[in-house]
Parts: sequence; C-alpha cells; structure tokens
Amino acid sequence: VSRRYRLAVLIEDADRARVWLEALRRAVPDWQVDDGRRVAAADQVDFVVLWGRAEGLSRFTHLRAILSLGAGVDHVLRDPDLPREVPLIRMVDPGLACGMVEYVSCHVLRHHLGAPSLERSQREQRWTTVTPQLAHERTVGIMGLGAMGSACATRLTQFGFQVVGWSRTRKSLAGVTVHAGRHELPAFLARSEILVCLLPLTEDTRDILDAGLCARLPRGAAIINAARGEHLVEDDLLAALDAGQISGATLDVFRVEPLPQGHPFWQHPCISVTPHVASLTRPGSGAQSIVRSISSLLAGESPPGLVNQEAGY
Ligand code: NDP
Ligand code: OXD
Repeated sequence: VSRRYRLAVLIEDADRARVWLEALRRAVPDWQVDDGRRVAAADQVDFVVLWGRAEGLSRFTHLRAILSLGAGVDHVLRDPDLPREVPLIRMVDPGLACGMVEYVSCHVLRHHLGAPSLERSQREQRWTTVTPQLAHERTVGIMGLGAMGSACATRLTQFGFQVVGWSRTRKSLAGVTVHAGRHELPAFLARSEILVCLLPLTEDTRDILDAGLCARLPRGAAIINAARGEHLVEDDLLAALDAGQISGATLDVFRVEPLPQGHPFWQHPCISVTPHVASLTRPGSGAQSIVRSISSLLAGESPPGLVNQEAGY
C-alpha cells in the first residue's frame, strides 16, 4: 500500500472513537486517520471505519470502501445514508472468532452439565445429584456456519459433542453433519439438543427462533442466541419455557438493548442474560484486520467479509 490514503473513523461514542483512532494510527502510521465526526474535506476521504449508525456518511462522497467494526451489518444496511455502490466490508477477525468460541463453549457446557439447574438447587439449599450425559451422547446444533459458527462447531467436536450445522449453502466441515436450506431445517432441529444461533439478521432469518422452531427441537432442548435479538420471538420462548418444551436459554442479544428494566428475561429462572458481550472486536487485532481488508481491496481482490448487499450479510 503506497499512497497516503485518508481514513475516517465514524463512531458516535467519543471514548470508543478515541480507542479506534489510536489503534488505526498505530496500524497505518503513514496514512491520515481522522475523526469522521469533524473531518475537513470529507470528499477526499478514501475509507470510513464505522460502528453503529452511519450518521453523516453522506458527506463522504468519494469512498473506496466502508468498513464496519462489527461482524453483523444489519444495522448498517438499514441506514438510508449508506451509499449502495460503495463496497461494504464487515469485521472478520481471528480475535472475534476466538471470543465467540469461548463464549459458546462455556454456555454449551453449562447447559450440557445442567449448571443452571445446579445453581438453582444451591440457592434453594437442595442437594440434588443427577448423572449428566457425556458429550458424545449430546448433539449440539449450530445455526449459521460462517466465521463464527464454523469455528464454534469445530471446537465443539473437539469436546466430543456430536455437532450438526445449518447454513444457506452447503458447507463441508470435518466432524460436523451439515444441513442446508429451509427444507433441511426440520431434520437439523430434530437433532439439536442444544441450539446455538449464529446467523446474520436478514429478512430470511428475522424471527426464526419462534414457537414453530421450538416445537421441532427435542423436548427439553436449550437455546443459546448470540446473534441478534430480532432472531428471537420473545413471547414464544417464554411460552416454550413455561411448557417445558425448552429447558433453558442463554441470551446475549435482545430486540431492545440495553435490555429494559423490568423485562421478564432479567428474573426468569431458566434464562441467563449476558449484555451483548459474546464476542467483542478488539482494537489491536481489529485494526490489523481492517488494514488487511483494505490492502486486499486495493490489490483488486475480494476481501474476506465483503458484504453481499443483496443477501443482506
Ligand atoms: P458470516 O456471514 O460469516 O456467517 C453467516 C452464516 O449464516 C453463513 O454460514 C450463512 O450461510 C448462514 N446464513 C445466512 N443466511 C441464512 C439463511 N437464510 N439460512 C441458513 N443459513 C443462513 O457471519 P459471522 O459468522 O461472522 O457472524 C454471524 C453473526 O453473529 C453476525 O451477523 C452477528 O449478528 C453475530 N455476532 C454477534 C456477536 C456478539 O457479540 N453477540 C459478535 C459477532 C457476531 P452461507 O455459509 O451459506 O452463506
Ligand atoms: C458484531 C457484534 O456484530 O458485536 O460484531 O454483535
């Protein structure tokens, strides 16, 4: 990368913006890296790095690419200011995948070992012993076999779980039984004793975790949603928990974030809430990933994470 490119960081939160400005300036010391909220000559900026809403994006009239700090770009694609002709690149970063693998492994193991129920017993001072199944007797289903889902599926096979996966187009993943497309969803769900949602939010996947899906899971299944809140029909989950069809859920993402005070999920004995922390983009490795994407784009290649705006992810 030779010429002195101009890059602007467009992040509303001032502290977060500062952290990313520093990380990117360290990653590309020869470039001009500015705060996009108050940059002069916005029409000369080559790349915008953004997080959250793309407010003010229309001022950048000569962009070569827009890079999102998040893996999910549903909110970016909803923005009326997004110039559709400019390539949009989402975050694909080894650090992000690593964090998700740790989160998913932790919560799959929690459900597998009955940890939520043991913790309830402790609070009630009840000494209840049950012999948990072993991993090879348990099937985990992963919805979405992209950067996040495939890394999680592979790691779960290493614990000895039987792993089934579901994606839009057929994938091939060592040790994982793969399913593809809507017509194979019922077969995938029928085996998923612990279901992990790692899908992008699109028109095809919105509200996918609903009553019909819960009914197709083995009775007593657990659900982990680390993707987007709008994948889950909240009342359907509460009803499935009441009916015992679903035994527990771990939710990291919500239709409204932060999860509002008084929301039934906060106090539900069978729901664990985490505050959208399943995996966070770390500035160090994230800035390197951005530079790699830009270099690959400038070399005329298709960078990992190039968003198919038609498909919505
Ligand atoms: P990718 O785009 O790499 O993978 C998406 C996967 O979902 C692909 O396998 C894709 O299929 C599959 N998929 C998409 N649409 C459908 C559909 N209609 N039916 C079946 N499968 C479908 O995304 P990532 O793995 O990087 O991230 C996934 C999501 O995780 C993000 O969009 C984001 O919402 C969420 N996320 C949440 C975080 C958190 O902290 N909670 C952190 C990071 C990500 P195919 O392979 O055929 O294209
Ligand atoms: C993401 C997220 O999309 O943090 O990266 O949810």
